[in-house]
Amino acid sequence: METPVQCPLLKSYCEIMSHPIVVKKKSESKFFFAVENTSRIPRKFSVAFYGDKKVGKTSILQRTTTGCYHKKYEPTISDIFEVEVQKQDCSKTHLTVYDTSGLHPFPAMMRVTLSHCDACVIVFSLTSEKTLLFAENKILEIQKIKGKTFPCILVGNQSDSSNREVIFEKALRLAVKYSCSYLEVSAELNKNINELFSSVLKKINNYERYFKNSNAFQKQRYKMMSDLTLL
Ligand SMILES: Nc1nc2c(ncn2[C@@H]2O[C@H](COP(=O)(O)OP(=O)(O)OP(=O)(O)O)[C@@H](O)[C@H]2O)c(=O)[nH]1
Ligand SMILES: [Mg+2]
Repeated sequence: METPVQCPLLKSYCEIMSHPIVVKKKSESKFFFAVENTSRIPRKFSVAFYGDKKVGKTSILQRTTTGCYHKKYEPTISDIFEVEVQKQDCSKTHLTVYDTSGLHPFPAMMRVTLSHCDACVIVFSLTSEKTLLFAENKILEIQKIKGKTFPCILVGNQSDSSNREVIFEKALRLAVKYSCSYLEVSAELNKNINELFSSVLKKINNYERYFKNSNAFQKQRYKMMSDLTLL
């Protein structure tokens, strides 16, 4: 059974990242759903969204937090979304989501963000091969810093579009190569957006269970599970 999860509030990035440019957005409520087994999810956790410009990172996050979708493109500098997650046992967990810029990579900021991150979502557009290549390079960068077992989810957005360039099998192969989960979504149609966050929670839960503070056998088990968690 899935449990409704309460969200909202958005706050500025600058206090945390000492970054002078801020996009402030007003908070609104919305629900999404946690997966069944979230016992290992920490009380507070953070997820960072990466990907090329215009792939739909902000649109996915706006769908999650406000339920809205805007066709007009506004490049992100950096932004932060604060979400309250209610787990199945009704205890609450706080999720911070970092929305990053595809236009300006800010490598120094990426290191800071990754240092307090529990998982990464790497988004590409199913309408552009180039953005899949960008995603692959981003996964490599993340794994170089956080290690190969760090929870990463590869997401193909714009599955509603008729101008598809990336076939499912190609993206899936890439995800398998780097032990990521793979999911196709549409922010425009609100398709698979809740599933994406469920997948993030599942991935973090498995990582906490099989990898953090555990022995070699558990780590191997986690690696096998990672290879299998393809959605
Ligand atoms: N057809 C379609 N268009 C989408 C979808 N998601 C986003 N877009 C459009 O793609 C454009 C870019 O979306 P954003 O969410 O701003 O992209 P971004 O990845 O945050 O871009 P940066 O902030 O520059 O890194 C916008 O014009 C959106 O309306 C989708 O699911 N389907
Ligand atoms: Mg954006």
